[in-house]
Amino acid sequence: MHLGRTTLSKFLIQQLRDTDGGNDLAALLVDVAAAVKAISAMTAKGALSGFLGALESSNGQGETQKKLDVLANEIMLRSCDWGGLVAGMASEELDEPYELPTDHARGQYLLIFDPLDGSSNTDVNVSVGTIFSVLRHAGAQAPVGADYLKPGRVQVAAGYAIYGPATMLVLTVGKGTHGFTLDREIGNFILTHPNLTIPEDTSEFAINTSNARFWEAPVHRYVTECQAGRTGDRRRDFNMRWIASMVAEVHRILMRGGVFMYPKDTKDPGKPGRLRLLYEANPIGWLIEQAGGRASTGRQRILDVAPTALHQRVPVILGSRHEVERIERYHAEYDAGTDRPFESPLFNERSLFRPEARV
Ligand code: AFP
Repeated sequence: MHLGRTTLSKFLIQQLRDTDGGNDLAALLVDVAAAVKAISAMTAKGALSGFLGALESSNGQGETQKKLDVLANEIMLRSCDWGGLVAGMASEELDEPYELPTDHARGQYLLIFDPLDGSSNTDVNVSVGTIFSVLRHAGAQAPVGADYLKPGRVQVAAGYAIYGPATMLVLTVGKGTHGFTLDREIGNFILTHPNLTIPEDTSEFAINTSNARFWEAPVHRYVTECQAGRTGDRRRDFNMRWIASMVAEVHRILMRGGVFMYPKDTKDPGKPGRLRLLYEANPIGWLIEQAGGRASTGRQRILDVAPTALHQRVPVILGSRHEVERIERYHAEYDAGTDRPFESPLFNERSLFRPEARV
């Protein structure tokens, strides 16, 4: 592979030449890349596009939809529904799976995606992304809902686009995680980051600390130790980031290491986490594992979670292997009742949170 010269198409032909159905999978990923180029051009216009701001509508999960959410969703569907490569699609923006028009040929793959992740950032010009997962669909019959509910370990391709200063596509077909940068002048994705590898250790963590009062004890324990830095058990200082755009956090971790946490919390007991399994945690989790990292719910490998619903949410802890393993160990000790008594600084005698402190 020649850096700076290998295009996405050439790379996929090389990677999939010996894979059953590889030509169709490569062609589908090229269709996804075409949609990404169109979404990139749209988001790059910013306020000039007239597409910023929220709609009156909300998606099936009651979340306010941005105009760009809906437009990005349309671009993904229109780019991928006519090539005879997919049997069906599912999207964060659609309550139910998308059924192909009856006059469209059906293919052997299911495409599941979040068309614009981090869209709450579009109005403030912060990087956002598109996340996608590909499953194989056996048989000639049209897919039904259950066909999408497959564990992440059976994905055949996964990736994300990040619409940042540069637009990049990062993907895996099970042979490593590789990054491509969009050359806007020629309209091609060029291989710039082959075989991405996440450092096993890190001193950088990403979590929304405004949710601290809702976390479970093992997460409190881990974050408090990071905040204690060299004065505490970890004996080194840590840095924190939170962009509120999963793709941007994950991209940083793939580039230089780190750990990302959106853990189970009690903020909304009906939601065991914020992030969705099928089109956020699974594709990102596979990319992380293919780059030598680890992706966990805190108690289970994400790719082994058995889906029960299209838009189900899971806790997500992923990134540098040794840090994720430590956080899993803290969960195991907590569940076994063997974790040492842990007094969160939120509730110790010097804290404003103690009842008598409020008098
Ligand atoms: P949006 O797509 O609604 O902006 O949500 C983005 C996201 O799912 C994920 O990309 C971020 O990591 C996470 O939400 C941010 O959540 P908080 O806003 O609670 O920090």
